[in-house]
Amino acid sequence: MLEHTSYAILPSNIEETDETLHEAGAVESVKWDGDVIEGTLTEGTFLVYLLDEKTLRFSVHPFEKVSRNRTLAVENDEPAPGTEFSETATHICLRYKGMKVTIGKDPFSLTAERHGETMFKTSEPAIAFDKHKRVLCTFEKEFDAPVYGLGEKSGFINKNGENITNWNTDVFAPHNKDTVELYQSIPFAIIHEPGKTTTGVFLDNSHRTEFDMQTFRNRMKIAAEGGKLNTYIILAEDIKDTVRAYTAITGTTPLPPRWSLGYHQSRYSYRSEEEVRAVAEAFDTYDIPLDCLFLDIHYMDDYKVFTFDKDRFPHASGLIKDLNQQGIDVVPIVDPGVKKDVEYPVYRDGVEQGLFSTYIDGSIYYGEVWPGLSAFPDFFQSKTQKWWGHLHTFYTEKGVRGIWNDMNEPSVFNETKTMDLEVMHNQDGNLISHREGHNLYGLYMSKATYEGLQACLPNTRPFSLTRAGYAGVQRYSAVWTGDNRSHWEHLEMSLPMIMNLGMSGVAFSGADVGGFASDCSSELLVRWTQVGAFLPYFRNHSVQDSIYQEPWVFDEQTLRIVKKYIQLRYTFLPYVYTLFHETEQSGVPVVRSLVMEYPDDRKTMDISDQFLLGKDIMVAPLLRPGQTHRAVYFPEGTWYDWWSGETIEGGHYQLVHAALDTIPVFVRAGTVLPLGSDVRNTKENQHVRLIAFYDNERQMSGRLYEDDHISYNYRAGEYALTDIVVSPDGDVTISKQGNFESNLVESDVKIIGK
Ligand code: MIG
Repeated sequence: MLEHTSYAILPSNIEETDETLHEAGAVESVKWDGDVIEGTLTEGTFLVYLLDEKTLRFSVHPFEKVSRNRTLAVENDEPAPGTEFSETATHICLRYKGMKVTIGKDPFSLTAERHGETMFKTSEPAIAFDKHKRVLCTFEKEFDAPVYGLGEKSGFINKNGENITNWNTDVFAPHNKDTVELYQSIPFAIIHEPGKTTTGVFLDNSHRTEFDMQTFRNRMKIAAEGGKLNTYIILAEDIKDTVRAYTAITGTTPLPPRWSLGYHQSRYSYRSEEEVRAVAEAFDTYDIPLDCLFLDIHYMDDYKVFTFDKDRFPHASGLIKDLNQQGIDVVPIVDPGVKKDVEYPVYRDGVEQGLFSTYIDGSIYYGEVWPGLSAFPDFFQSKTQKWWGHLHTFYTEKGVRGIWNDMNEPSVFNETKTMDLEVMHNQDGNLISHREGHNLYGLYMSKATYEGLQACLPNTRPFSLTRAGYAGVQRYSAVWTGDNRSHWEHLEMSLPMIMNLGMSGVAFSGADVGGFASDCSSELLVRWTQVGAFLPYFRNHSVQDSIYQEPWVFDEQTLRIVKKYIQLRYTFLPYVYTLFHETEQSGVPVVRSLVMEYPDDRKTMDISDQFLLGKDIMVAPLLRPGQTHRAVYFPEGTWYDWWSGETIEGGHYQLVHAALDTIPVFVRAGTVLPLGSDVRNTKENQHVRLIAFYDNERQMSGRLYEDDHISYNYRAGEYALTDIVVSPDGDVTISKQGNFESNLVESDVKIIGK
């Protein structure tokens, strides 16, 4: 391939761009209806309103009358009642509580301030567009202000200095810093000036979008390749507060069923019933906890979704029921491509009822995927969503409670890797091209899957796992980061990726433990499992033809250590589950960057290789072969070494030793951790005990959330939320909300460090 040689940088390869930018010009007319300003510009139309005292919406359409339409990402964006409007010859002003937005009329400009502090200010050009329908906005940004969020991106945590584009892409290889476009598109950035201001910018536009923190010195540019510039600007207290406000718009991660937070084992593919049973048996033999096994594409007959292969899986129901009885859930993969086969009922129904994606003339789009030529459900139609959802009874009646959606970028085996951009999607009457809808395809599929499972499984929280998505995907699915490789660099890269997903509203995410492609080594499996045990989603998965990487395939020592960390995951599960409760309430993610908890500490700004689980546990993994030492940054305060109980005073770096069986883990002094007893999986009853980490300055405190692990009864009060306070003398005060009976053994509080 010539483009991978020096040919790629021939002098004559530089393309001439014909990019003439046209500016939106001046405000020509303004209408205030009590909630929303609508107006016209020299070129185009705009609307502006405030959602509350922190968030404003600002939309400009250079070519059409702008409307309040937004994508599926947005759940709540009603205007704040009681916003004050004023107008002079040169300016328009909106005020609500501490928030003030000023629009300059000639040329158009927008400035937003909170409590008198300017936090967003358009630069020049404020709004511009080109003849290819690209629309952009530039605004002021301090040159060295770090940028976070932006979803699932390669590279380190701070995206300042980069040019990020969003176009959902199936990338088998490579995943490196040059691979900007991966499976998810979340056009949301957090611009943070330590000790000063934090601003969130959400560009809700599903075309290919761009966030340019590279080209200009004191400006940032956001752009979309079509449609309107529809932005939500958040003026926040800090990073956590920005994520709270962003998830108030796009929704939080619903509390998952507890089994989805246990250990999951997968492989592309366990190819037969016998193999699946053998894997389950090995977990039993070695006494390793296991909550879920995955069925990858080989379970299907000819890769037809909603079928089982009769030779390989002749007794699928029996298999799943047997595993369920051992407390093991089974999650099958479901891809969007439906095989073009006139004797296949799913295909026939889809054609007969008009449920597939078509060209504007009504002819079905076909693309090549696993089953050969396939049609692609038009998940944008509610009737397709219902139909697809209902098809899941095929699995749920066999005992399945979770579904894995892959290839939903959608991936197609052709030059462009996806559908023809001229294919149309029908949002219940509103037709959009695939060029516009591409980044939304996975999100709509996740919705169809999640709501379908809810309908099939009465009063049961479903689990759905997706590869592709857009802003708001957290409402429906957990996200895994796709086809990583068994490379140390990919272990390292997964940390900032997951932290940035968290800062982009996606709290439930994980990378394939051990790495998907290429061959895992015993040491890499150990180090990766140690990390996975502390991340929101914990699944070991690997590609066909690679060496197997189940816990027992290497040697005795590897098995012992991997097992220890899978068990440790279950020890921490009461704490992890409590964090998932918190994220459902507030949107604040389960795994947090250090900068999220210590936003004023500049030393945390670029830390990509350490993370916090909640606010109380800090993990500093070993990320290189042969390493048994590393530098760890300790933020202010006192930290306890989880293993030795020794204390470390924060505010500086320290060298930490970690032999192969140890991952450095630290607990903040003053924490009361709820920990679970050893179990084989989440279906066993787990006792909870408390460990307090002594703080000589403060009371120790902690929280425990419990419920029945699976149903929605918690939403009707069947939960137990217990706040625990331990005084320096060891007096324990417990206060409980909710009607659920707690598993906490109250008398059993151990104090470390006193
Ligand atoms: O590689 O279904 O990312 O997890 O095992 C082609 C087979 C398709 C890609 C997924 C991977 C899965 C695999 N799929």
